[in-house]
Amino acid sequence: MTVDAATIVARCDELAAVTATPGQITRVYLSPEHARVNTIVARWMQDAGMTTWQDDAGNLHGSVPGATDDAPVLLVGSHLDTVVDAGRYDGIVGVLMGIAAVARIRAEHGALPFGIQVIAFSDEEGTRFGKALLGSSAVAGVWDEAWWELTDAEGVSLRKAFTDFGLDPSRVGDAAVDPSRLVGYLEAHIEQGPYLEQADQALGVVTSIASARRFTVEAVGEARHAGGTPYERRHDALLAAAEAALAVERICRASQHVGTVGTMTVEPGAVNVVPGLAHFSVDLRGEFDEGRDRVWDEITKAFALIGERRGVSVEPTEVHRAPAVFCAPRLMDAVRAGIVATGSPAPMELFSRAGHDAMSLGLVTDVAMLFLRNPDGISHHPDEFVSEADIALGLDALVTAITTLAAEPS
Ligand code: HGY
Ligand code: MN
Ligand code: MN
Repeated sequence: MTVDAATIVARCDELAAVTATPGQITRVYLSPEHARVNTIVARWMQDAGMTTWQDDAGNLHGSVPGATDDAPVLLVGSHLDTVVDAGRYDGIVGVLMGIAAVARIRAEHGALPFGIQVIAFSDEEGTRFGKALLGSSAVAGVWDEAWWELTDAEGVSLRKAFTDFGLDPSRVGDAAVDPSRLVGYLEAHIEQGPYLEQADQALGVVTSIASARRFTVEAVGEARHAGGTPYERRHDALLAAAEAALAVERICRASQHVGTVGTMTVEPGAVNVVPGLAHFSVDLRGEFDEGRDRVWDEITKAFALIGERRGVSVEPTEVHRAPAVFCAPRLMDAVRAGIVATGSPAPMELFSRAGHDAMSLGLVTDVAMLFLRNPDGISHHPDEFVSEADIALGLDALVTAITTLAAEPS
């Protein structure tokens, strides 16, 4: 069965209905919605002729064999989990394009010199446990035992969530692929930024993916009466956190990085009590690891000064760190050839400021990415969009990229 762009759009709509929160799209790791989309997408993989399985970290795989028994494997993937109140294309469209590409290649080319394995990663966003890329870290074989103690907002540990989902934590290592068998990893994804649209290009070749770190920060002051406590006696945790958030913006702006405080909670959370405790997150990204780390040092110094001045301790804990990943010239050439074949003679090259599953795979094999135009650059928002026409071009480019690789001498 062939799968065209209209079918991909319809499937994105169908998966958008699988949500923990009616009226929004919120689908997190190891949730009932995660299990549900794996079941639906497995059926689509099977319709495309693939053998399917769920691995020991909850990622869904579908594969078609290569022309020979010992053929290597090309991985193609993206993720099915979402942020809170997400759009319907981030990650999802890349998985569905991978399935559609396999269906078309089987119909038009038969078996290639390599097998193709499409992976629908289970956790890219880190929405539930703070640490992003859990699914692809398991596949890359870079799982860290310390992650088992991560907890979600309800205090459920990652270890318990695994067991509740029917997975055995002691077997997570079995989700790892054997890098020696891989041709590489390709991922199609919406750009999540405005640059392709500004350049009037439907598709682009990714050169590298931003280096990222994420932190939770605890600001501990003192809760006191909102009327009776003079300013000089206050240790207001919220005001320290607010100043810290402004420092993140100031320091990142001045250094061509992006830093975001995306969550903040205050305790005890009463209208007539000076906040004694604040928790907030910091997401920091830059093109290179060294610059990112220099900027984080500057931010922590600013936090310490703010805390000292206000008598509030401001303590960050790192929850996620991913190095910058550089795409492999050989795979980038194939992606470029794919875009050129769609009638765009000089494909735009761009650096990804967003994180992707390709970051984990890039630790063990060659990776490349194909970006699709994302009108207004809006993503992580319900208005996120990619046109059916651009998906059609992207699918043509992905198929050509894969067949270009297949035509290369091994
Ligand atoms: O946050 C990110 O960069 C990605 O969309 N998960
Ligand atoms: Mn995302
Ligand atoms: Mn994504």
